[in-house]
Amino acid sequence: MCRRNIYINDTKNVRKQMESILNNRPALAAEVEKVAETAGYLWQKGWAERNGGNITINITGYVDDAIRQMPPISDVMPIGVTLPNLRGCYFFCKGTNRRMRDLARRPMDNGSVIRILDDCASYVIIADNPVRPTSELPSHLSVHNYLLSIGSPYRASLHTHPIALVAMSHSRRFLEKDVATNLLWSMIPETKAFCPRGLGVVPYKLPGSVELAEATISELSDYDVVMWEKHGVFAVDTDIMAAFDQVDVLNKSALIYIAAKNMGFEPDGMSREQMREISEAFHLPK
Ligand code: 2HA
Ligand code: ZN
Repeated sequence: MCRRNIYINDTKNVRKQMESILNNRPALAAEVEKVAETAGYLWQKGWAERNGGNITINITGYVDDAIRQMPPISDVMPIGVTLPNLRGCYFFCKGTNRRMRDLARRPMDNGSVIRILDDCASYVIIADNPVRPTSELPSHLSVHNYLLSIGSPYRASLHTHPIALVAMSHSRRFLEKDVATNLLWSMIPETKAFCPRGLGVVPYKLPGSVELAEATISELSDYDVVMWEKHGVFAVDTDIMAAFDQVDVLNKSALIYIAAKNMGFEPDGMSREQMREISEAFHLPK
């Protein structure tokens, strides 16, 4: 490439950076940076093959008047469902068919900011680029709508394919209520402390379907992380890093379980008494 082209590309990049919605908005930029950092971890862990997984965060709390005035850079697009609590809300969403490993390096080229319109059933993209949001948008937004309806402080949702947890979901035993939760909690004290509501289970359903979204929301009333049988997990928390951490501690426990099995024995697990002690010491809900 000749010097002149390098100069032109550099100028374009500089102009693009200059125009980003993240400029002079350090709090909003920090949330998007957390998304990028998390996307990198998902790739490094092998939980995000190809375009696997999705991230959406509710950024309405970081929106100022200038953002509210920003013109759309897309057509009006239907969500597919009506979500009454999302009127005037803003989300940063991973783009459809985009890779986590690309989102990690260039979040604003592989995700976009959307505004939910007053009909609560459609949206427009407002920044930085017209990257169409994830195919799982209806289910992610339905979850955010549910979180707002119960007054939850949670603003992030994560779907990913953690290998050890997905492997466990292939055994019928681990799909029974709280069997996987109790086993994973008993592998190492931290797992109960940092994933205190445990792991819900949704029997296999078509990815992207309304049924999957509804079953997930139903489990979220009792759990922050839900296993989708033979597919992945869905997690919610205050920010995307916290949602990732909950999945990470569960997967760590699953890896300890596998390590013990590979050494040729069924791990004893912490006793019920030891787990009760953890709940008391950390004031846990279960
Ligand atoms: O969007 O993982 O389940 C990528 C997925 C869908
Ligand atoms: Zn998936």
